[in-house]
Amino acid sequence: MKNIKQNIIKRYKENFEEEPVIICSPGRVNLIGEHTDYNMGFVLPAAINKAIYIAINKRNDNKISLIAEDLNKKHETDIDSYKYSDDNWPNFVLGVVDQLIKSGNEIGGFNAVISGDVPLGAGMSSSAAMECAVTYSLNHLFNLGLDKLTLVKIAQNAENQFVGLQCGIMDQFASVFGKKDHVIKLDCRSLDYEYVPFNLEGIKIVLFDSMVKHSLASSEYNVRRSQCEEGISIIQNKYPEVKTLRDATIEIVEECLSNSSVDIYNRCKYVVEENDRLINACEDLKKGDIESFGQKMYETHDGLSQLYEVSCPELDFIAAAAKKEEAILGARMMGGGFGGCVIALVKESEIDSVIKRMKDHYFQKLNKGMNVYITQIEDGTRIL
Ligand code: GAF
Repeated sequence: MKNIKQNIIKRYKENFEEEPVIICSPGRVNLIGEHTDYNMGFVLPAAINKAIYIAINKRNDNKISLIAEDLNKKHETDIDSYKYSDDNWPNFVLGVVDQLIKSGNEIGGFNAVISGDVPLGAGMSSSAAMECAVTYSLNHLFNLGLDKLTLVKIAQNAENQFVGLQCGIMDQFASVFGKKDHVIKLDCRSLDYEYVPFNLEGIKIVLFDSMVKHSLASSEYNVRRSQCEEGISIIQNKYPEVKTLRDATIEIVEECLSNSSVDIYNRCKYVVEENDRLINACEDLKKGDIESFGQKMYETHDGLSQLYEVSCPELDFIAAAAKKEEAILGARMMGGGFGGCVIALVKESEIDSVIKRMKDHYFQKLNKGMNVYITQIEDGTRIL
């Protein structure tokens, strides 16, 4: 972290000859509750000690000058003429500019140097972290007076409207609202949330990175979302009061969807089960029953793999290998899917040997390496 901060300050000063403000916005993990956010259910994420860092300051004109430190790339445009970039990375900044302007906020030009240690495409939500870092920064620099929830919504809209992924609110919410040593139980419909302590004695949150970059993610993600909506519109023929899958029960899914296409039935079944699972998992946490919580993580993996079909052979392999390890209490693929990480709860006393075995198995079976991150739960977006 120290090095990243120093590097971006140095690069900023070299390029723009003034002092920047430094903002840090974390990536996230999600303990349980996957693909439930856009179905208006619950999620259980937390901000982590991997983040996007931005050195930024205002300009006296309308120019936007961006440097992506890790990609060694520059992008220059203007507040009045910015457009979607085929280079992709500037869109996470320009999408925020676009949404701020469209929601009536007055901003001017700015310079920024961006870097970070959230691995790209690994399902830890580097894109949401970048959007939140930019939204927070511009709110701060231009005195926009936006509250935290508005920042989250601007960042989510940037992803939905400008980048084109129809994501839910989880990632941006976790990045901005994260709290050290707590997970956030978020109701994605009311946006009520509760910080649940998650500082388990002797247990670490470990991410096993399959190193598969989720290239299919945005198109297939949007397909999953529309399949859920299709399921709802069928259910509503009989139960008009069911507004989202959050309102459906497993009996309703059976009754209304078992004669529909298998895909629609499976997707909706998974979401309804997952939402129930999360609620029960929170009870496990309250009771301190981590064994039972971990068991539910494995069930989530099976649902995501077999019913929601957003896993891949590498993630399935890691989850199955984790299940055989006595020191791993629970594991499952995390995030949108089609690659990225498996999140696991691992006994600290055996962490080194477990990681070594997992890496060896992965290499033997798939002939490729695997990155492993031992994460800590940290505070959300902040000025450094
Ligand atoms: C991605 C999305 F951005 C989130 O909104 C969420 O739907 C997640 O996939 C799946 O739970 O990270």
